[in-house]
Amino acid sequence: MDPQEALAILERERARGFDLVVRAETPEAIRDAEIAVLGRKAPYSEVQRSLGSFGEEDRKAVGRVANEVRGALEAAIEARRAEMAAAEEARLLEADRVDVTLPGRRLRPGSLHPVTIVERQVVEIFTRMGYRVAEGPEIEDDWYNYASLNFPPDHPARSMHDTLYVDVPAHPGLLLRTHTSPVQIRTMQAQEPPLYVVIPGRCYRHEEVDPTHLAVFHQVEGLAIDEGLSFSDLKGTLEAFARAMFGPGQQVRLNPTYFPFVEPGAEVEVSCFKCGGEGCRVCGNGWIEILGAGMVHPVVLEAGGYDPERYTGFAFGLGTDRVAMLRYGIPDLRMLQDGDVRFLEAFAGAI
Ligand code: FA5
Repeated sequence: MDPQEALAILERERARGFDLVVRAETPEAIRDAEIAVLGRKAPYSEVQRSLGSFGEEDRKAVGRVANEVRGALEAAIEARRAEMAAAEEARLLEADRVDVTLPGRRLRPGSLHPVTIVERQVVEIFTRMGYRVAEGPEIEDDWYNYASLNFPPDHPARSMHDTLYVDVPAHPGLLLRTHTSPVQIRTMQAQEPPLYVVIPGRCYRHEEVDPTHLAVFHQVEGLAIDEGLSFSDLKGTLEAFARAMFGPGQQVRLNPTYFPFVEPGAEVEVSCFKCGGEGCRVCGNGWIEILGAGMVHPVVLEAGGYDPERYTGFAFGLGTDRVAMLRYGIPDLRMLQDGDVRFLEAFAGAI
C-alpha cells in the first residue's frame, strides 16, 4: 500500500465508521461497529501497520491523519453510547411513572393476636404492682425443667407433663420446656433477692388437643421472693390480678393441689364465662382452671442459689390462652391457632 492509497482508505473508513455508529441501535451494535472500524482486522489497522514502510514525510502525514480519524471515531462512539444510556434511563423513568391521581388502595389494618393482647395485659397488671419482666429459652434440659424444680427421677409427677424431647446427639436430654417454671431457677441464678418477676413464654406438651388443651400454649410465670412472704401475700396478689383481669363479676376459687416445686400448692379456677358455673361443654364442671401456684419449695430456693432460711416466696404459672378464652368468650382454644383471619380481625382495636 502506498501513502495515497492509505489516505484514501482512512477517509473511506472515517465515513463508513460514522455511518455504522449512527445506525447502531443497541450497545452490542456499537461494540460491533467499533471492532469493524478500529479492531485488529479493520482496514484502519492495516494502514497503521504499513506506516513503517513509508518514507519519513509520508509516515508523519499519514500518521497524523490516522490519529485524527481514530480520535473522531472514538468520540462518535462515546457520544452514541452516552445517547443510548440517556435514552435507557428515560425509558426506565417512564416505566416507573406514578399516576398520583389514581384512587389509593385501602390498607387492611392488622391486629394483635388475642394471646398477645392478653399476655401484654397480664404483664402490665403485674408491672404496675412493681414486677419486672424476665425471659428464658424454649429448649431446656432435664435439670432446669424438672430436677431443679424438685421432680425426682422417675417420679410420677413427671408424667403430669407429656414431654417433647429434642434430638440433638451432641446434647442428650434436651427438651421443649413443658412450663415456664424453669425460668424461676434461671432468674434466681442471675439476680439477687428480693425478686419480683413475671416471665411470659411459650410451652410445649405432647397433649391430646381439645377445647381447653393445646400442644403449644403460653404461660406467664410469676415469682416473688423476699423476706417474710406468706401464703396470704400469694392469695392477695392473685385476687388483685383476677379483679384487674376479669372485673369483679367473675368468681375465683383456690383449690389445694400438688406441684413438686411448691409447698403448699394451689390451683386457681375462674367461673366459666359461658355457663356462669352451671357446667357446660367448654368447662365441664362450671370452672376453668387458669393457673397453678404455691409457696416456693426450699429445695427450689436452694437450686436457685438462695438461702431458704432467710427467704420465702411464692410462684404461679398462668395459662395465657385460657385467660384469653375467658376474657373474650372464645369457646375453643384451637380457634386461637387456626389462623382464620375473620376470627383474628374481631380483635382489631381490642387493646
Ligand atoms: C404448671 O405448668 C406449673 N408450672 C404452674 C406453677 C407455677 C405452679 C408456679 C406452681 C408454681 P399446670 O400444668 O397446671 O402447671 O399449668 C398451668 C396453667 O397452664 C394451667 O392452669 C393452664 O391454664 C395452662 N395450661 C396447662 N396445660 C395447657 C394446655 N395443654 N393448653 C393450654 N393451657 C394449658
